[in-house]
Amino acid sequence: MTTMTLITVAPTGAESTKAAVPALPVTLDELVTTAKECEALGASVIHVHIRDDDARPTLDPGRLRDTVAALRDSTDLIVQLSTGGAVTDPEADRIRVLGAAPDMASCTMGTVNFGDDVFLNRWDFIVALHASMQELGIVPEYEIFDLGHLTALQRLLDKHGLPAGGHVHVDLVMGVPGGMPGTTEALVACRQAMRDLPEGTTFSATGIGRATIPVMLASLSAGGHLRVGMEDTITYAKGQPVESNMQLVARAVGFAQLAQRPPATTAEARRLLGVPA
Ligand code: KMH
Ligand code: ZN
Repeated sequence: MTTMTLITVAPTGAESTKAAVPALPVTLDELVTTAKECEALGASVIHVHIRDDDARPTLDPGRLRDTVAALRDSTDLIVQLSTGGAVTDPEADRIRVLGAAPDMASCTMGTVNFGDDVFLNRWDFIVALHASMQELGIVPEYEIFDLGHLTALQRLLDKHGLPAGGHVHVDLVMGVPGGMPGTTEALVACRQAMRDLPEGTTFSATGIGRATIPVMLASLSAGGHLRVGMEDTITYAKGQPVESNMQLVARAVGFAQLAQRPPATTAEARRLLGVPA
């Protein structure tokens, strides 16, 4: 039985605008300050999307390298860059993210309707991401937006082998309009499907918007880990905007402690995920 909880913070995302959500960290300074404070509260992984000078999502290679360096200088967090980017980002820009040499990177396991948009993840592109990460020693987090994405992951691992580090970790992104719902039933279905993945596979889960709390509770009770942050949640409670990412991490830490699975340290998280210290 899992005795600790890995807490990932996803502070920014690519969807919300700074104008609509002023508390969103968009500059490098805001991101680093957020990272330090979230680490002090109990986060061990940071899932990173960055913005340009106008606070628009960007995959600029230089900025990504500077971001990885700044986060490493100021924190011991595991730095996980998003290769998902924004729905409009071309594949070439998304795979180039790996050149910034993060500890981890996301790898989405299939296409999904994403609100009014489509988040396109072709099989060949998934294989290319997986293979590049194997070559570069970057540990993937497989993003699962729907049940079939777990079947795709099983196929990927069967055909192309284990990821760098040898450990398989997935993140269930639940409640995206167009993807699987943020319900206990859906989480349990994913949990069952994970039995076909390599032994020791771990998972975290995040619920978008109103699914945030139900998914957090379901994940903890099913032995899963937690991802929280303003990428996924901008309303703390009905009529109450999220004040900061720290507010969401603090709430997750409280739930994890109630479940008697305190937050993993960054060293424990590295050992669990197969990320070199
Ligand atoms: N922004 C979404 C289109 C990831 O970071 O890998 C994709 C996403 C997944 O957030
Ligand atoms: Zn993301």
